[in-house]
Amino acid sequence: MPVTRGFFRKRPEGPEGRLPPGQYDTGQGWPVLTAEATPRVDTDTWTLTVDGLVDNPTTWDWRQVHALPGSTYFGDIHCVTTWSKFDTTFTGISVDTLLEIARPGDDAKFVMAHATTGYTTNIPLEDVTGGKAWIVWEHDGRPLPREHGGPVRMLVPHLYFWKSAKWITRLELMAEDRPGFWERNGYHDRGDPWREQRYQGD
Ligand SMILES: Nc1nc2c(c(=O)[nH]1)N[C@H]1C(S)=C(S)[C@@H](COP(=O)(O)O)O[C@H]1N2
Ligand SMILES: [Mo]
Repeated sequence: MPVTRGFFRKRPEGPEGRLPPGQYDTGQGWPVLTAEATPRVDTDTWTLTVDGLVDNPTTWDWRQVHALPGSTYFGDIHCVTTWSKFDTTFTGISVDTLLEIARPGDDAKFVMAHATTGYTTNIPLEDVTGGKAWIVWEHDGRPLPREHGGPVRMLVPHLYFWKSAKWITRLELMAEDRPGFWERNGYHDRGDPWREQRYQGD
């Protein structure tokens, strides 16, 4: 199964070069950041839908999503609250696999990720294509813990971690950008940690 390493190949080797501006290394820790109550998502009833501006709106259930070709991310993650975590391993499927089936229309330019809880986050389409985003259910070879979005979350590791919606259930393709939950509350519409795009206007 393909493994994608963090794809910022131009930055220098070593811990300093891996840390975006204003971030610190959280080491073995992995803080939990959740705005809503942690849901119990049942894999018997959970589904993932890709719809909006697509030629072939599609819904997969738990079994169908696992039948798609697998994909693993190995690399770093960065939260806007200034922690970064190095060398994480997440396994699931690439968002590319879903989009190959759902086929975004030419007018699709943005994605809204929706969680079962109502949490939303907006992402440019080009930030979830080309091997940059995943739907994941394993961390370090174990089922994703519930507080970290288990059984299934989105992973967009090259952007701040609020773009990685926990308990993901829907990707909505859109022509125009529309702010999600944190973006309405002042966070940046793109959220590139290397450009320190923390807040609207950064
Ligand atoms: N559904 C949902 N997804 C979410 C959040 C949330 O509050 N609800 N918080 C975001 C933020 S701000 C961060 S930093 C990461 C935190 O993921 P973690 O708790 O696994 O570290 O999830 C993101 N995804
Ligand atoms: Mo965050």
